Amino acid sequence: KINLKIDGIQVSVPKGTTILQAAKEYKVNIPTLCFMQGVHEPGSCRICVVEVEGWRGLQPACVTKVEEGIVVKTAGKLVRETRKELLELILANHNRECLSCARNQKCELQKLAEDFGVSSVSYEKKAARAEMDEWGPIVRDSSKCILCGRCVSICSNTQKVNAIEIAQRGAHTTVTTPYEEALSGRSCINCGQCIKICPVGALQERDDSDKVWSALEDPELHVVVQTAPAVRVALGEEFGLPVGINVRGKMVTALRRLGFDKVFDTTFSADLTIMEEGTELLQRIQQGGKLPLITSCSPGWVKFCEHNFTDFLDNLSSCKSPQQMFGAVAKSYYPQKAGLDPKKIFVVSVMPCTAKKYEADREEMMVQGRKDVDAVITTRELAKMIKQAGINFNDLEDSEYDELLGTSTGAGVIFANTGGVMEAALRTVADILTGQDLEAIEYSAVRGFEGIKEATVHIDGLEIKAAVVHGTGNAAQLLDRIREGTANYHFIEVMGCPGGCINGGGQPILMDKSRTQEVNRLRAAGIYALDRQAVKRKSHENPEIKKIYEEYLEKPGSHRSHELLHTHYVA
Ligand code: HC1
Ligand code: SF4
Repeated sequence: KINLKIDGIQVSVPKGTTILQAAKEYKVNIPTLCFMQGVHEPGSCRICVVEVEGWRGLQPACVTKVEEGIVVKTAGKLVRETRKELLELILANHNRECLSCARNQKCELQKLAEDFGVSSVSYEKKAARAEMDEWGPIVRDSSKCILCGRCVSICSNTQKVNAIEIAQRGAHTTVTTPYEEALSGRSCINCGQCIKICPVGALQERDDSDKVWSALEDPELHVVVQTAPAVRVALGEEFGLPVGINVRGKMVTALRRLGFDKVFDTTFSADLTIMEEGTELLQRIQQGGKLPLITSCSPGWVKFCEHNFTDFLDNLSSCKSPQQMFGAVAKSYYPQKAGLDPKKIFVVSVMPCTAKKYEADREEMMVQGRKDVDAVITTRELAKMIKQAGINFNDLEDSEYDELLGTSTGAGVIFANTGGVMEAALRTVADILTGQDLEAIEYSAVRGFEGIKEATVHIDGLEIKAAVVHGTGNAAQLLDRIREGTANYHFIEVMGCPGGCINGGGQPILMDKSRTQEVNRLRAAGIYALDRQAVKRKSHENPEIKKIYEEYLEKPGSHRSHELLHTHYVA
């Protein structure tokens, strides 16, 4: 152990600890801006500088290791003045239209400027960064970029996509795309992880809420909404409620107040996906189809596969994602049952995901020339709409989803967590194979946040080798092993975002990003609690799923199912 003093507090930490970590452990808060532990640690913005008695100059706490006997001062006059000056320099080159910025009051730079009392900026603007890229679901406004480099790190190192890079030097330094193409043009998979990590408003999703308002105000349209599993345990954060708390009932009430004609649930169609995908898995195993079967419900992952692993495209499940299956039945089965004209139905999705905006626009997701889903908004956009409507969210009563496409099981809900699709599928596949109603339904080996999880399950003489990965960087690692022949599986779940949908690119943004893992754990726990409380916990036991097969789809994999619920991807 190394002993030192930080702001007069006696501190004892293991050798190799940075001053920043040591301070944090003893609840001394040193501000940071570019630093993100484990993701981006360049020590370049110097906001975290501290004084070490007897050392020359100030030291960046994020990269300076503790030494025996040193005396550290984290907030002396020199430190405070230096930080203020650094902030002024950053602000000089920053587009300061805070009032119209999506990140107003959720901006790390704005908060630091306030904390350090920056009241005016005396430096002159040097860089001419003013590139606006708004052609796809991810909008990039370089006039707000502060060149911290976090987005580049998460995109290259965690996601292994390399859609953005730091270019040029000195005053001309910018974050841009290779060949300065539009972000949506090539490799970007629209995962939105860069938005979540950006300290300021340089990255955000395309705002589709106007499209939704217009539909709601159009008397000709019958507007239905579906809500993804992960939204219910995160939306509350936008209204100051505890992280991971389930706000399903309030959310349904708010959506009705916004004017949606029906409020339905993507977890219903997650159950539908399990019926189709479970059947596809058994067919591929028993009839010698292409293996491993790989899930295709995460559109960021699908795009990543199309760019980097074209040799695996036939491994992707032909099942559309729950979002798209929902749209397809909301425009066929639902209007038939409700006596409505399918052409007048407008389908809105509320998703934790920015890539779902891209998925909804894909040509592969149309039935007879009609899009399954007409507009996709994120959890954050829904929160803004609720605020714009003047709804006092926290005071709302709970209410229930509408019938027909609104009932789900615990299996559908756990889709939100990494490992959830796998677990839901195993629950159904095990009952089908054994012909029993099995009681042991929690597959703990596929739960948790380890990057690559594996499980071998034996059901009625059949061995199923399963793997679960989250984050496209982990997916790439696993598929490389399969290519090399050092791993093989029957079934793989891939989710494009680290942590799965609960940490999707459209979820609430944390001011304190060092809490990301803790927040993911709380959201995941909220999801598993909903599963445990559910009346039914297996997709094939969902009464509305039974009904749709009896009255419309006939059976999983039927001709009609294929027409509506399946697609395929080609290079
Ligand atoms: Fe997801 Fe899915 S789980 S992809 O994370 O398969 O977005 O929540 O809606 O479609 O159900 C997202 C979540 C979501 C789909 C489902
Ligand atoms: Fe990279 Fe994802 Fe951001 Fe695209 S959306 S630039 S892939 S992090």
